[in-house]
Amino acid sequence: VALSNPLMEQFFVKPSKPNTTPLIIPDIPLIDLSKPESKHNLVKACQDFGFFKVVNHGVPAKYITKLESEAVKFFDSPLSVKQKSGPPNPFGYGNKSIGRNGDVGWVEYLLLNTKAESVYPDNFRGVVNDYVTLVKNMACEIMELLADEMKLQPRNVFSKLLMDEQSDSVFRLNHYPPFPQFQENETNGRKLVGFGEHTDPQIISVLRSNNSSGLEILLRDGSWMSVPPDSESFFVNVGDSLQVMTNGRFKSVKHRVVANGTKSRVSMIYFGGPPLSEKIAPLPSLMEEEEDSLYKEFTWFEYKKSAYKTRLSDNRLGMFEKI
Ligand code: GA4
Repeated sequence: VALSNPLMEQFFVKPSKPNTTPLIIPDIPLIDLSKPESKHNLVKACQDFGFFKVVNHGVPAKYITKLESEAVKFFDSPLSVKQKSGPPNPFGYGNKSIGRNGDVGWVEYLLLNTKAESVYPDNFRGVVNDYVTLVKNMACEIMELLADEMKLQPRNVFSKLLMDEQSDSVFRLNHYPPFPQFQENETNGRKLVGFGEHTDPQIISVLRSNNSSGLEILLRDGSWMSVPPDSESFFVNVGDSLQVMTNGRFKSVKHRVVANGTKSRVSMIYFGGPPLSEKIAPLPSLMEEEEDSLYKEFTWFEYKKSAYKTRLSDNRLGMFEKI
C-alpha cells in the first residue's frame, strides 16, 4: 500500500514550493520547420523558454512508429530479460534508479550510445540508427537556423559538433509504467515523480513521446507548466552547453516528468552532445565588445565528469560560473 510504505515516499514530489500554479499560462512556442521565417521565433523561444515544439519536421512517421513498437515490446518483456541489457552505467537498461547518486523515479529506461560500435539489445540497432540519423539531421537544421538568425559564421558552428564523428551524443528510451495504487487514490493527490527535475547537460535534446501527458517545464515565475502531449511533434530543449556557448542568452530549461499513473508513457530522446575534447565556451562572434564570459573554461569531458557526481536536481552549471 503506497502510503503506509515509507519506501514509496521517495517517489513523490516534495511539496517544497508553495507556488505551483502558473500566474499566466504561456503558449508553448511552436516552430514550423517548413517555414524559414520561423528562425526569428526559434531564437526567441530559446531565449525566453529554452523550450519549443516542432511541427512539419520532416521525420517520416514510420520510423517513429517502428522504434516505438520495438520499445513497447522490450519494456513488455520479463524483468529478467530486460536486466540482461543492464546495468545502465554507462549504457543499458535501468529501472527506478537514475544516475549514480541515489536519484529514483517511477521509470524504466534504456540508455544507448549513438556511436557505431556500441552494443544494443536485439532488434534495436537498425531502428535506433535510422531514427537517430533523422532526428540528428533535424536538430542540425534547427541549430543552423539559430546560427543564421544570430548572424553567426560559419552557419554550422553548432551543428558541426553534433555531426562530428566523435560527437558524444546519447539516446534514451523511457517507459513510465502505470502506478498500481493510483486508481485507489492512494497517492493522496500528490504527484508521483517519473523523472525528477533537472536540466540536460548537452547542447540540445529532442524528445518525442506517445500520447500521454507528464512532461512539465519550469517557468520563470517558479511554477511548473504541464506540456500537452502530441505524438506527431517533437519537443526540443536547450541544454547547459548551449546556454554556455551563447553566454547565457539561451536558457537550459529545468524540466521533469510526473508519472500519469493510469497510462503508460513512452518517450524517446536524442541528446546532442559535442566531442569529449571540445572546449565549451561562449562563441567569440556572439560576444559584444567588453562582454565577459559568465563561465570558467571547461571541456565537455570535464563537464560530464562533474555532472555524473551531482544529483539530478543540482545546478550543475553553478560550479562553472564566474563570480
Ligand atoms: C540528464 C539528461 C540525460 O537523460 C542523461 C542523464 C544522466 C543519466 O540518467 O545517467 C544523468 C542526468 C542526465 C544529469 C546528471 C547526472 C547524469 C543522471 C544524473 C544524476 C543521460 C545525461 O546525460 O544527463
